Amino acid sequence: MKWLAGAPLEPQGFEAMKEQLMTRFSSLAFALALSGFAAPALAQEFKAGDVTIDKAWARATPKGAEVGAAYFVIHNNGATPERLTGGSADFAAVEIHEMKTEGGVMKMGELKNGLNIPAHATIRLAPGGYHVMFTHLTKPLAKGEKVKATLTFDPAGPVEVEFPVEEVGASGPTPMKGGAMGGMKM
Ligand SMILES: [Cu+2]
Repeated sequence: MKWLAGAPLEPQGFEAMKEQLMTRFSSLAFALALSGFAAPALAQEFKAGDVTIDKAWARATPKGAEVGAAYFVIHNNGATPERLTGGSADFAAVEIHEMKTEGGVMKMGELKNGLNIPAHATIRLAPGGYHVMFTHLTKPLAKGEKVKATLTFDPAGPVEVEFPVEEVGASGPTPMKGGAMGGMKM
């Protein structure tokens, strides 16, 4: 019976505790929300020697597509030029491509000698410009998955990069009507 005397205090104590817990939960939720917002800024970085790669992504491909494209930003933090010479992946062949407008016509072609990155320079691969082209795809690239490919730099060497796959319409390459890549279904 003695403990019953203290009973009326219990709910208050509980309420206070609950309130404190709720406060903790909401600050936790707030912290989680903050970290969610911060995520893009903390996008993954990949390194080989003096070369850093960030903001990597690949474009989802429609069913039956034979090619896909990937984009990223290359930073050459060194005092000597670097060259992206090619790469490899287990789901496709990897080519370095350039897209440009010639006489009002969009043209795309392989950079057979690779892509030069001058000392201390940053080169952005983006839709409508330089890109990595996955050819001979053995599977479609599905939105939400991550695919891995190895990029090779000279002299920095190989680096494995993870590409989150974004939706087909995600500011992807411009459709190439009358372009040089008539055989490519983009
Ligand atoms: Cu291409």
